Amino acid sequence: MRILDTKFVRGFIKMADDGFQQGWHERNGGNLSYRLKPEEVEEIRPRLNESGEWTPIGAAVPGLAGEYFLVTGSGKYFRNIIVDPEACIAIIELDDKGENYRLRWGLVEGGVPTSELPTHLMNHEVKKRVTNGAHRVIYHAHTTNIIALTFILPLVDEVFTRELWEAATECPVVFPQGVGVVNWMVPGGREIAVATSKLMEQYDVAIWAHHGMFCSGENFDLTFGLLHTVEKSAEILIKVYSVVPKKLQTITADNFRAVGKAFHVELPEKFLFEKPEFKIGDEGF
Ligand code: 2HA
Ligand code: ZN
Repeated sequence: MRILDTKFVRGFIKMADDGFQQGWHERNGGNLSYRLKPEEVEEIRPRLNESGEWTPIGAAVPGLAGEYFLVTGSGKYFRNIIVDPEACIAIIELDDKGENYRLRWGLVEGGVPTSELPTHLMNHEVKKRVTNGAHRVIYHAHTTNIIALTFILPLVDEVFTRELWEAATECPVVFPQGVGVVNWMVPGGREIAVATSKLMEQYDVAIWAHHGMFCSGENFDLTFGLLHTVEKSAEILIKVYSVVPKKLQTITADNFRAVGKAFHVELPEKFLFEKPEFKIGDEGF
C-alpha cells in the first residue's frame, strides 16, 4: 500500500492539521511522533527507502531498539503537512541499541526529524514500558492558554492539576492522574528530555513552563483529545482570572471525590488538598 494511503499516516496528518487549525503551531512550532505497530511496518516495508546513514539520537532509548516512528521534521511547518506531507514528515528506524536512527521515508526536500526527538523518544520509551505497549503517540504543541498560565500560577504539579480540574467538571475524568510541570529549561536537548520523561512515569501530560505542552496517548484521537481538553481548561482559567483575581465559587475537593466515585476513576488525594485562600498575584502562591 502507498505509505500516504495508510490509516496511520492519514490519522497523523489529520491530527497535525487539527492542531494547526487550533492555533497551536505558529511557524515551525510543535512536533508529533507515532510508534508504528509491527503490522504497519510490514504493510509499508516494500515502499521504504534503502537504509541511509545512522545518526545519533542524542539520548539512549534501548527500550525502543528496532522500532519505527513517524515524526514531524525539524523546522517544518504544521500548516504545510496537509498539502505536502512527504516534505514535512518522516519515517525513521532505530538501531538495535536505541542510540541511532536512520531515515526510511519522507523529508523528500531534505531535513532531519524534529528538534525534540530526544524528548519524544524518551517519552515513548517510558510510556511503552508503563502502559505495556499501549501508548503510541507523543504530541507537543504551543498551546496559548497553558503557556499563559505558566506565568501566573506556581510551577507545581498539584497546583496546576487542581486548577485545571476546577475549570471543567470532565477534567478529572479525562486526566485523573493529573499533570506534571517542568520548570523553564532549554528545549531540544537531553536534559529537558530526562525531566519530561520522568514526569511521564506518572502523568500523560507534561507542561513546559513558558513553552507549551507534551501529551501521550494510545492513538491520535485520545492524544489530541487530551491536549485539547487541558488547553480548553486553561482557556477557561485565563478568562476567569482576567475578570477577577479570585473565584467566587468552584468545584470542591469533596465534589471531586464524588465525581471519582461516579465515574470510577481514582483521583490521587495529593490533588485534593484543602486550598489556601489565594488571589492571582498573591506573593508566595
Ligand atoms: O519548533 O516546538 O520545541 C519546534 C518546537 C521546539
Ligand atoms: Zn516547542
